[in-house]
Amino acid sequence: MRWLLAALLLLPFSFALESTNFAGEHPVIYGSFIAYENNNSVYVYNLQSKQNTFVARGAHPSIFGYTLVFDVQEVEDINGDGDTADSIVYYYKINDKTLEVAGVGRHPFVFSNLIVFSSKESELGVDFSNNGGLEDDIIRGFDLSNKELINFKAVGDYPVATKSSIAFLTKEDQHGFDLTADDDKADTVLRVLDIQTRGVDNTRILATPLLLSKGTAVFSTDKIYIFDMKEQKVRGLPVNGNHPGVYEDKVVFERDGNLYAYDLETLQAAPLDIKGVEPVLFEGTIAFSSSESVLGDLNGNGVEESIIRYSIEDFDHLPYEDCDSAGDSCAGLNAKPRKAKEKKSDVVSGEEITTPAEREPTYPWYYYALGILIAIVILPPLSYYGYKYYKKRQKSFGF
Ligand SMILES: [Ca+2]
Ligand SMILES: [Ca+2]
Ligand SMILES: [Ca+2]
Ligand SMILES: [Ca+2]
Repeated sequence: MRWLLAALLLLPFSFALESTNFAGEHPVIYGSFIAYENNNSVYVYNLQSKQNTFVARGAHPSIFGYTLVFDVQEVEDINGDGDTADSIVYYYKINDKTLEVAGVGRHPFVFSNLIVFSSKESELGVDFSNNGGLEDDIIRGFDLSNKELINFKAVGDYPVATKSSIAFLTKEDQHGFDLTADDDKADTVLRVLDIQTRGVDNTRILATPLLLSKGTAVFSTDKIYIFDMKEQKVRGLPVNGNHPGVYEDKVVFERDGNLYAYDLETLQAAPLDIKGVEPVLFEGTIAFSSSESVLGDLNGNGVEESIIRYSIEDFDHLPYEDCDSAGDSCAGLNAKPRKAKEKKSDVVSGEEITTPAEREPTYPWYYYALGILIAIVILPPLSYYGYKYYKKRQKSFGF
C-alpha cells in the first residue's frame, strides 16, 4: 500500500533539473518558453520541443504569451532616420516568427497587448521634464492591437505594466523634484501611472528594477521587497537575496550563487539545492543561469560559460523554514525583521511596511484544529516519502 501512496503523492508533479546546454544570461520565462540573452543576441528556447531559436541581435528580453520584446542598439539604421545612434524596441511573435519595430527606446516589458519601454527625450526631440535638457528618460508604450505608439510623458525608466497601471523608476535629478522629501535629488523612486487617467502616484519608495507577474512586483536592495501594483503597497520580506522573481504566492531568489524559494503565505524560505543566478518563475518552473566556473563544463564544449538551466519544482512542498534559528538551512538569509522599523528610511513615511514579525494571525481557532488534524493524518507518510525523495534527489544531482 505504501508504494501506492508514494505514487499518488508524486503523480501530479514531475521534478526535474534540466540544462538547455545553451550559453546565456538574463532569462525570462512564460509558459514553455524561456527567452534569454547571449553575446548581445536574443534567443528563445522551447521547454517542450527543446528547440533553441536565434531571434535577433539584442538585449533585455521580456515575454508574455507568444510575444517576445527586447531592445537593440543600432548598427545599421533600423528606423530609417538617417543615423545609427538609436536603441530600438523590437517585438517578435514566437508562433509566426515575425520581427517588427515597436519604436525608439529601451528596457521593454510586455503585458497582453501593451509594450512599455523608456525613450530618451533626445530621441523624441521634446523636453518633457521642462528642465532645458533632452537627457531624461520618458515612459512610452506600443499598443499591439492597433500598432500605435503612446507617449505617457512621465519621466522614468524600467517600466513594468498590468492591465491598469505602469510602475517605473524615476531619478529625482531627471524629474527635478525631491520625491522622497529628504532634502536631496539623488534618489531613484518607484512611481505608478494609471493607464486610464494618466495620473502618476509617487510611492516615495526607493527601488531597483522590478520583476512583475500577475499584479505582484518584486525587487531587491539586498533585502527583498514585494510591491502590490493595485494597492501600491510595499512589503519587506525578512530575507536577504538578489534578483527575486515572483509567480503568485511564490518568490524565488539568489544568494551567494544558490537558489531559494520563499512562500508568501507561510512567510518561510527553502533552499533549492541548485547553483545559479537570476532566477525567474512561471508556475512550477524556475529558469536561471548557472556558471560553469562553479559546475564544470555542463555542455561539454570546452568553453567556460554561463548555461541556461531550468527546474520543475513542487513549490508547495519544499522544506520551508523560518530562517530565524541557527539550525535552519536558510539561517544565513535572515534580514533581522525586528529591525525593520528602524530601517524606515528605506521606505519613506506614508508607506506601510509590514514585516512578518509584526503580523498577527487572523484565523479562527477551528482553522488550527483542522490544520492539526490534517497534519496528524498526512504528515507521517508525507515526511517519510518526502525525505526519501529529497535524499534521492540530492544523490542524483550530486550537489
Ligand atoms: Ca536610426
Ligand atoms: Ca528634460
Ligand atoms: Ca530625495
Ligand atoms: Ca561550456
